[in-house]
Amino acid sequence: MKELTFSIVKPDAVAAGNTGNILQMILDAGLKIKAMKMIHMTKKQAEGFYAVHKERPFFGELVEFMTSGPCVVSVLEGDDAIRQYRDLMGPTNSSEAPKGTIRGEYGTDIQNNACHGSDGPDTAKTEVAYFFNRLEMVG
Ligand code: RTP
Ligand code: MG
Repeated sequence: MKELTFSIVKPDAVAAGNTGNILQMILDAGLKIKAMKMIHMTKKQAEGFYAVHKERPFFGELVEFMTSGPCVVSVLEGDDAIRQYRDLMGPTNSSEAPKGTIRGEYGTDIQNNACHGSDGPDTAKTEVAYFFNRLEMVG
């Protein structure tokens, strides 16, 4: 079943010059890029995006990280895209992520983990709409 998911190449990966390699991994996995842009998130945007984590002890640091530099947000399409992209990213903690996953190749630790992907159909919908409008999507 064709599905959309929302992706972020996080500020650590952009700063390290890994954007191109990560996008290539996404394309090689057979996912299609339906929309894409580089943004530098404001504190408000990052707090809103990660609002689900606002009670977590790492929330402040996470917002600081996500606003530390530009990131590349995109909308991906594919069969089972949400699960497929989560598999490609690997586990949250980069030090547990196998080689061949984005986090295994380009992540550093549990926070600086190179990428984000939606974790379910409802969050995918909300997250796509948080950063993109219809005119920014191809096809
Ligand atoms: P994401 O939402 O970014 O795709 O990552 P995820 O589902 O694998 O992980 P999640 O539990 O949703 O956490 C969101 C992001 O918060 C940072 N984090 N820091 N210091 C910590 O213990 C900690 N735990 C999570 C990571 O950047 C994680 O991706
Ligand atoms: Mg998450």
